[in-house]
Amino acid sequence: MPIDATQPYDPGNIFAKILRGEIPCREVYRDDWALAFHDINPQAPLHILVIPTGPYVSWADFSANASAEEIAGFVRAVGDVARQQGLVEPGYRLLANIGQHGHQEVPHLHVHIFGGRQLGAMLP
Ligand code: IU
Repeated sequence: MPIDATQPYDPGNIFAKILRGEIPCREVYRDDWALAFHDINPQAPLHILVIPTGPYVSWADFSANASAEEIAGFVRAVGDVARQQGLVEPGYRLLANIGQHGHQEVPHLHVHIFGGRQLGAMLP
């Protein structure tokens, strides 16, 4: 079920548990600002989720409330993960589902990285 992205941050959400190491993940990257791990239900040969280490539900929450350092660190981490996974060429897709209409299911901001095959045209 999609979530209401205006809800307060729930520290019991599954990605918060993954961040705290309470639930395992297939980690590919971690620094002060971001954690990246393989999606448990991959939709492409390479499907990685990148999450900020801070407690943000949505893009609006993150952009309004995170420090410039956190935002820069997170954005840089997304790029670093793509580079480390060898995706810069031939390319990849970034996606963030936000709230009800965006069909966001986990209430901790995450950016999907899809790659490893020719992706279709982006349609809503
Ligand atoms: P969303 O619709 O952007 O919120 O998608 C959530 C994603 O998180 C989805 O691709 C799930 O397969 C993925 N995921 C996960 O990797 N590990 C989990 O424990 C859970 C969901 I729950």
